Amino acid sequence: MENKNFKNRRDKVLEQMTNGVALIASGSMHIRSNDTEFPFRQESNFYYLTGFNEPDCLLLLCKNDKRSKVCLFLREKDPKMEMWVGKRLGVKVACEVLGLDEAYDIAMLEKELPALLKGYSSLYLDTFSDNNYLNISKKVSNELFVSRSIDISPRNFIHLNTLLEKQRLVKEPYEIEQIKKALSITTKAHHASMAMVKPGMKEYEIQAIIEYIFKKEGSEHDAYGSIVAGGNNANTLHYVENSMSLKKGDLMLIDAGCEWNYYASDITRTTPVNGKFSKPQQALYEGVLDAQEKIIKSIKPGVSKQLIQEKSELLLAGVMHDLSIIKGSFEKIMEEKLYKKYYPHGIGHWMGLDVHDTCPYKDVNGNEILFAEGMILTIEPAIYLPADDLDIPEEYRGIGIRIEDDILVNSKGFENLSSDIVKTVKDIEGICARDYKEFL
Ligand SMILES: [Mn+2]
Repeated sequence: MENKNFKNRRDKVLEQMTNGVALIASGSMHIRSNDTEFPFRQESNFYYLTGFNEPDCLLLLCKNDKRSKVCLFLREKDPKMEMWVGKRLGVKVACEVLGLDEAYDIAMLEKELPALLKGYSSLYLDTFSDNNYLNISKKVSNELFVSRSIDISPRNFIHLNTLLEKQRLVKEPYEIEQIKKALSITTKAHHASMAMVKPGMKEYEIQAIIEYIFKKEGSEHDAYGSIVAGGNNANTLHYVENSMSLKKGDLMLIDAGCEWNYYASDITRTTPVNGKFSKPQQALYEGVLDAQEKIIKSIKPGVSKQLIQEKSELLLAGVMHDLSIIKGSFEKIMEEKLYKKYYPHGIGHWMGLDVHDTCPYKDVNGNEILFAEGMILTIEPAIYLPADDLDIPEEYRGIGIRIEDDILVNSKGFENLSSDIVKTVKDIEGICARDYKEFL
């Protein structure tokens, strides 16, 4: 994306400010063990406003009644370090390359910052973060506050998300394109996993084919840790061990998606390990699928997440009632929320630069944010029936099913961005019977 697009985003943030400085820290390298580090992934807000992917930066958006300016602290060039760990942009060319007003060496942050914060009354920053550069910024602003020689110094600390969360909630056409591209790769990976799975394989073998396809197709990162859960493991919601054998007669739940240009995809499919659903598996699966399709069809501008949450609970409770998974009248199941035991989570979440995008579900007055054109959310109804729960009829014990798609709200209602990934019993069984190499 071009510099002017990032500038447009920064301008929208600056428009909301009166007299203040927004401080947005980049990501940092994190130690994995001893002297090895986790792979670097840029912090989403920082990326959203700069498109710059180096660690150890601090972006300042400054605004008062006279003017606004954008400053970046970043790592200075260092030939020795660059030989070991890669090129740095450096201070000298940063303004020109990134389209900014001022650039400084991050090593000089504590020295340069007082002059930049003087005269501003508000600081917008991630108040929960313990990022070192934000801590230095807070220290500097405190020193300015107690100094009597300055008329105006920062005294209002406001969470950065108040400036960004609504903007990130509504996706630009460019952002939707990135998510579609991520999904085209994720589609291949899910189809390959369906074709490849056989009894006796390990969960991590399936994980490997999925992540192989992500990488082979050019995705820089997985959007989150892949879940490959055979049988009862699907009932552990964030199962990421992926270390067990896949058994004949079990289902396999896969929750995996790649990133494309920092934009996420988030898809879950549930597939029979031996390629054919058993009768009870099919009955439960088609119940969840029918619920998912009904929920997706009800998405349009003006609808709230609360409304589709209630709809999902009603539909999934109906499935559990009809299959006698929960005994008793439907009214009792709803009234006492008995379905919660087997459907304990929300129907979905916002998705964008983060798989769980940091956008609000309610406004400052506590009212539901209504769906509007350009918002993207996941729809992921599920039923989890643990193997050791003796209240459940035996044939359903140890089955966990989740079906998740990524949905764009548009003027007509919705677009299912992941509709290419098969999910009917017939289509899944069809792909299971094929050679996984077709999907590589
Ligand atoms: Mn999800």
